[in-house]
Amino acid sequence: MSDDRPDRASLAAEGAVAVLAGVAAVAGSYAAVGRVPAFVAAPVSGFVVVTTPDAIVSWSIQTLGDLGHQLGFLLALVLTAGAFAVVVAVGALAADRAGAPRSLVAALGCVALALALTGAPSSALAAGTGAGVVVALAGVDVFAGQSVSGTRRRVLQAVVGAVAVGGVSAALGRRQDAAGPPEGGPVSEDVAALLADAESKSLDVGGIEGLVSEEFYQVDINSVDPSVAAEDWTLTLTGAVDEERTFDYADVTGLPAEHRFVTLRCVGEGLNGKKMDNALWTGVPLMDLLGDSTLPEECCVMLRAADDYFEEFPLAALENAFVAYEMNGEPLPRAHGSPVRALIPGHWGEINVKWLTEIEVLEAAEKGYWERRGWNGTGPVNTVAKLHTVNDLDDGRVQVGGHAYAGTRGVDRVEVSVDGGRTWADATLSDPLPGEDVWRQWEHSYAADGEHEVVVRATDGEGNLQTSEESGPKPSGPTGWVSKRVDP
Ligand SMILES: Nc1nc2c(c(=O)[nH]1)N[C@H]1C(S)=C(S)[C@@H](COP(=O)(O)O)O[C@H]1N2
Ligand SMILES: [Mo]
Repeated sequence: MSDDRPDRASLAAEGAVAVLAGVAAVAGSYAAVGRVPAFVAAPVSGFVVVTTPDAIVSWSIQTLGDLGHQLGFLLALVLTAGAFAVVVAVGALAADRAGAPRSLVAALGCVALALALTGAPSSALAAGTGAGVVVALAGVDVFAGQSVSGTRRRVLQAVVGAVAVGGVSAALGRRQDAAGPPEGGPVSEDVAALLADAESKSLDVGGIEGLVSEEFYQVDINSVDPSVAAEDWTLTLTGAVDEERTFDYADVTGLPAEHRFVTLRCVGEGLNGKKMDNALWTGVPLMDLLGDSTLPEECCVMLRAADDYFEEFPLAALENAFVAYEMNGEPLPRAHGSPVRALIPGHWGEINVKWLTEIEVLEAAEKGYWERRGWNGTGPVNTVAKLHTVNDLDDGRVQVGGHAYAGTRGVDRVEVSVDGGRTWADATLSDPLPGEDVWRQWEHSYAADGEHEVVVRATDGEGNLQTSEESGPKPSGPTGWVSKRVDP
């Protein structure tokens, strides 16, 4: 046996133990807090997003969507575990030199790193515990007197420790994630009546959502969404105003509540994409909240958020702006901007800032987060009729259907062609919901005598036909008519 072999093997074993302890540190933190900003991987993930070139971030959010987030987050998890592994390895050297127990030094080192990352004691203590358990297990002589080599034994025991910590934390952390915001009281009568109205107005068409979306799409720049407690939340009015002001959650919820159906659509989605949804939002007109604050006559406003997102638009749009704290009668979900988000009628989804924290009045135009990256999400939104379902009816006919949306112009008409656009028939429309920025459903059935090229187009409330000119989403949203080859 050559002299350096055992050394190399034990070095590799120590490395493996350190990596396993790093994984356990991350797992411990997750067990304590779940996937929130206090989770040790959250700030690292923010760092990954900030240091990744803009072009890649934009591309990944707009095209990979959730997958892009998951990949970015996976990278953050690996980097975080790696950082804790380094702390554990350095700690082992220091412990040996000082004659201190390795597990204690590893635990303390991990607590320190986790505190530096998150500032959250419970998350840090749990990270230290996870790492400490693995290092301690690796050091115990379970197979004393048997012929298992020391290095293999250490790694095996560390694996057992990491798997145990990982298993416990998967269960605990998931419970944390599911906990969500506190349950609201019973849905108010007004909300219940409006939701019932929306249900009764929804067309009975298989395969498309009703007028209130069951699953509302989510698009944002975060892989870990901000977690802002209502009691800690404030909204400031800053910039070109007479007097800067601060509002808290009670200021918002203390005003007479209104309920509004508002549809959102992401500017970055495909022409027939699924990032368009409708909900009943409860909140207050922003102007009611601002009260007697005097705003300048001119220019613009920048909305800022707890995730450092920011979007700018003309000041005039504040007139009809709404701040919402409930969605379909429940407290606003974290994913959709709890405790308070903005809803700006007629503009693309990106202007509807979630986790709203600041309204900055500007005297000169500035670019928003997506505008710096080449998009233009200020309205008006494009008119669109989507084709999302094809059903074979019992009588042999074929039914097609979907939703149509034209922002504050409203949808007056949807036409369907089953011959590739040569002739058109009026589709059946759902009765309009109350609200000035709401979608409608459409449905059309036809005798199916072979293959058909089905094309659909909407006319907005001002009499404008949806443009047939085709363009991709960037910069101002997709245009064209949705068409689909349908076999009976
Ligand atoms: N704070 C914040 N608000 C945000 C975003 C974001 O990344 N951060 N994304 C915007 C975009 S691009 C869209 S399309 C809508 C989507 O709202 P939803 O996730 O509630 O559907 O939120 C907007 N508001
Ligand atoms: Mo968006």
